[in-house]
Amino acid sequence: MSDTIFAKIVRREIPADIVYEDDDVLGFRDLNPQAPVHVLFIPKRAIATLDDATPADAELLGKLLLAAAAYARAQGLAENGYRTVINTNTHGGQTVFHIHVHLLAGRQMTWPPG
Ligand code: DGP
Repeated sequence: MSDTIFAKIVRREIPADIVYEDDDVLGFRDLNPQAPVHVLFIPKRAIATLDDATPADAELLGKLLLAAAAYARAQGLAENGYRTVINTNTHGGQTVFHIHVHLLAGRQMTWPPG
């Protein structure tokens, strides 16, 4: 798989506003926030897209979601609520091909998405 800007963030080769880290997952603020809180959660071991995930990735994907939820809870965002989004490939709007969960919070989300 080709390298991405997010792999460079994992390796600390480019800066990011990192707000969460554990052994498997990194969370950092989106460069182009779409809500008062917009954090990206990525696995340190890259998977390009959700479509590339296999059963061998199940535990890592679970950890990714749980990390986002733990962060939201710790930040007091869970009661009002938040949105988690994984964009996949072109129609999904994916632009960085290292799987990531967007955590959006701090305002009322609308549905359907654009
Ligand atoms: P997506 O469209 O789902 O692939 O989301 C990619 C997000 O990544 C987009 O919201 C902007 C953000 N992004 C792109 N490059 C960088 C970067 O270098 N640093 C940070 N913090 N965010 C980035």
